[in-house]
This record gives sequence, structure tokens and C-alpha cells, in this order.
Amino acid sequence: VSDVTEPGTVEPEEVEIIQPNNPIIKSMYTADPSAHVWDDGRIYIYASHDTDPARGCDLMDRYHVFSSDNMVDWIDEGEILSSDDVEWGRPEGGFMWAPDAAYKDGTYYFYYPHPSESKWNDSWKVGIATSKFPDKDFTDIGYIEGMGGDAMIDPCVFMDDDGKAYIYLGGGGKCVGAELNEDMISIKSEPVPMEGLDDFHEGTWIFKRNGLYYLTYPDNHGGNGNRMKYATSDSPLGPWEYQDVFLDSTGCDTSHGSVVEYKGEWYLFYHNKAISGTGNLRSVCVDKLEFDEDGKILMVEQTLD
Ligand code: FUB
Repeated sequence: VSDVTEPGTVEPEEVEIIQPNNPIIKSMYTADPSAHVWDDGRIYIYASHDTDPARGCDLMDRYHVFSSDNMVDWIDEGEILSSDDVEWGRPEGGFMWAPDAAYKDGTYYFYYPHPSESKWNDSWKVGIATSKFPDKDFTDIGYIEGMGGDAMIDPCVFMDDDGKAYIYLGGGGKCVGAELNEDMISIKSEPVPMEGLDDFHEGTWIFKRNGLYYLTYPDNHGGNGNRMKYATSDSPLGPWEYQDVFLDSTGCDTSHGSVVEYKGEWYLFYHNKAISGTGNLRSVCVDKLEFDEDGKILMVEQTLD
């Protein structure tokens, strides 16, 4: 009797989701992860990239994309954009900060904050690069008119179930949002302030669960570093009802996260300093995000290997 199965007689198994071993990106320093699940069933992380040896945020000058189908084995899909590719950008380059991505009608849109002038903190814009692929061939096509300026960083693009897309931007205590036009590269009307947040710092992320909109963000908590908080609303542009802290400080100079559902579970992507021990040499991590029966987010347990 043989227990060897005939080739071709077994259906391929579903890929098993394994407990992440944080930090999940170990090959380079990465931060500000924006995670998305695209039509190919893989999960992609669009992240910023810290410069080693540590030099703060000014030398951050390129983006890499990572993908996985099990949350543990992450492929570095390579560099997708650098400040050298941005014609309208600050002449000295650098300052390629927390990005996001969206997909519509066969095109991937990559949104990134970048200053257009040497006097960087006054001149932030939301750059846009597009591609037919999620992980390569991105070309810069300019920036969104009518958004940006003083400390306005960290674009987040949220695609609602009805096909409407919204963009959020914020820093220095201000958070604004606007509906995008069908073209995904211009806004329908003036950005409006997101009301009801408590101690907003930067790093907006929006998701929707059971019909409720969630806005997550790092606060201004000092000492050991920002914590992540969230607020909820019945509308993508608020007003928001502040809820609670759901991620404690990770020991980095800043915090920044994204939330995504993958294969029936919810996850929080964030960064810590577990590899470098240095607050501005960050590494992307992921942990499960859980909710109570009223939709409140439970405190995230930060795991390591
Ligand atoms: O990584 C550069 C900046 O630090 C990001 O844009 C902020 O969200 C903070 O994480």
C-alpha cells in the first residue's frame, strides 16, 4: 500500500496565514507602511525608507514596495520612485515621506508627500505617480492642485464601496479631507477640516468596517513617542467621534500605521525600532487588530519574533 498521492489529484491548498515575525521587513529600514490588498490576492506594503546611518527625515529619498500572500514571507519588489524622478520637486531632493496607493480602472496611483522648494516645510505637495502594475513602472505625473502647504504631509486615499474616492492630508495638528474627482488626481472641492479628533499629529489612515468609518492617526504624545488613536464616523469626511488609543508608543521618533482586512482577519501595520535601536531607523511590523462587538478597536499587542 502506498501513501504517495498521484500527481494532479490534489487541489492546491489555500495559503496558510502564519503569525507574523516582527519586524517583517529586515532587509532595509522601512517606515510608514500603507497596506493594500489588490485583485491578485496579494497584500502590498507601500512604505517610506529610512537612511542608514541615521540622518533624520531629510535624506529619505526613495520608495520600495513589498508583497506577500501569507504575512510572513515578504518579497521586496524593488524601488518604485526616487526624488530624482520628480521634476517639480525640491532641487536638493530628499523628503520622500509617508506614501499611499490606490487602484482604479486598470491604473495604480501612488501618492506621496514631497516639497517643491528648498524651504521644505512650507512647500509640501501630494505627488502622484501612476502605473499599470502595483509594484513597478511608476511614472511621476505631477501633483494634486489645491492640497498641501505648511506641514501638510502623509496623504491617505480611501476608496469607498460606492466607488467614490477621498484623500486626506495632515500634519502639525491639522487634518483635512476632500473627495477626489473620477480622474483620481484632482479634488472636487476645497479640503475640509476633520473635526472631532483628539490631539492629532499626522499619519491619517481611513478604513470602513460594518458601515462605520474609522480614522486612525498618531498623537503628539511625548516621552517615548507618539501613540496611535482612532475616531469613528458615519461619513467619510466626518465629523468624527474620538474613541481611544489603540497602539502604544513603539519607541520611534514618530508612529504611523495602516489597517487592512486580509483573508478574513484585520491587521495593523506600523513601525518600531526593534532592529536598529534608533528611533529614526525604523522597521515595518504587523499585528492582528481586533474589535469588540460594538466595533471598538482593542489595544494592539505588539509582538516580536
Ligand atoms: O517618515 C517621515 C515622516 O515621519 C512621515 O511622513 C510621518 O508620518 C512620520 O512617520
